Amino acid sequence: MSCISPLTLSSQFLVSSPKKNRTIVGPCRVGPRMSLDQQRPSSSNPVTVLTKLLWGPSLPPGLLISTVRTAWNSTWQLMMSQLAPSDSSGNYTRPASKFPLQNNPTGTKLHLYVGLPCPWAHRTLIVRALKGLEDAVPVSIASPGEDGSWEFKEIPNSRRDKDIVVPGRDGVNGCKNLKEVYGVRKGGYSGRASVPMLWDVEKKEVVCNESYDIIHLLNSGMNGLSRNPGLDLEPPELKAKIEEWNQIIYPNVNNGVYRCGFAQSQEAYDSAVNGLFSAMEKIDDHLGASRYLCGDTLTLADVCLFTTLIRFDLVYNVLFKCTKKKLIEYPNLHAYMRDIYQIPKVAETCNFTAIMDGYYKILFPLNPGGIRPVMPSASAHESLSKPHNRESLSSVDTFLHV
Ligand SMILES: N[C@@H](CCC(=O)N[C@@H](CS)C(=O)NCC(=O)O)C(=O)O
Repeated sequence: MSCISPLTLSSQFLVSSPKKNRTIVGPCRVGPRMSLDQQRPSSSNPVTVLTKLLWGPSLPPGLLISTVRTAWNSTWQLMMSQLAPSDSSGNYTRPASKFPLQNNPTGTKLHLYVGLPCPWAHRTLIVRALKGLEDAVPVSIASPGEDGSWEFKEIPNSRRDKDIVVPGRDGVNGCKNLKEVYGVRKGGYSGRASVPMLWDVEKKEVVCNESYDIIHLLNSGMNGLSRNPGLDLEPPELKAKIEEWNQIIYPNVNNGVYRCGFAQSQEAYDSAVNGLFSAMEKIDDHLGASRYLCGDTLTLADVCLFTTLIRFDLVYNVLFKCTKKKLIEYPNLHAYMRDIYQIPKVAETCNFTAIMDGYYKILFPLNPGGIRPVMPSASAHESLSKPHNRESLSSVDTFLHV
């Protein structure tokens, strides 16, 4: 991929030095040619060697750009069609989960597999923590490998941070990666090895890999094992409201940011970004008078919204081109996010370094250079810990602290 790196420099910063006949970088004059010696990485890569043989020490920029653009466009289309399936208009279409929850598992040991960058997996970590199910449902935390698969490995130095979750080994099957874990099930499995995934330890079977089903189960199907059975994030009287918000938030916000980032045509992007920001405006308005989405108490709908919001300025605003506004520009949404972040045990589930690495380093087709931007200071723990002043919007203390 080194052949595309020169395109990241604007041609007006590439200047030819007459003495040495080499290109130097600086905001001075526009040079006619880009020197291959100055390209990064190493000039010994095969593409550089071949172009040197064909054109000598420098290459006409017009030719370089048009060749690389054609090659990159076809490679990008190919990669995107495999990584982010789309319809004929370029709209990203998320594949359905292969293992929806069939029946509530009873009397069996469960194990949860997650990855920290993933917003869908993050939902399950939050509900597990709020319900006090950490002992009943142990977790193995995978990290993204170079090829985008989920791997189990200790990340050097990460053990030092005791306040947040960190990736590690597979604590139940001892597998090297998640694909291997899915393969342990009877009959094997060759589809997408996605997180979150709930595993039946005794039957060695996938119980479910659909996040909403998993949080539903953790909330209400395991109260016998929960240290906080009194907390109900889906009370019967709020079910209809929760469902109403989910119908807005899932397509436009949770999946909406992916529809922006993975759009493969301008039209697809425009439609996704308009849907996303209309929903954000609507939610921000609503939260001006309501502490949580469905009133005074936190529900599953809030958990689902939170895991997208916490990634918004860190990742989606930049990498997925969700640029109309930053989250910090929405006063109600931002304070609401801080309110949820400050609920005991929630901050521990948010590993910002893992989130940023997971997106910027691994979503290669969207960020070929792999450079991770600096973390916005407003998204750091210190800023998120500032007062949210939303207590007066509700009269109930939702949390039976565990
Ligand atoms: N609908 C699923 C989506 C899960 C999902 O897409 N997970 C991604 C990480 S954010 C994944 O593991 N992808 C791996 C793959 O597709 O191979 C859910 O809500 O659980």
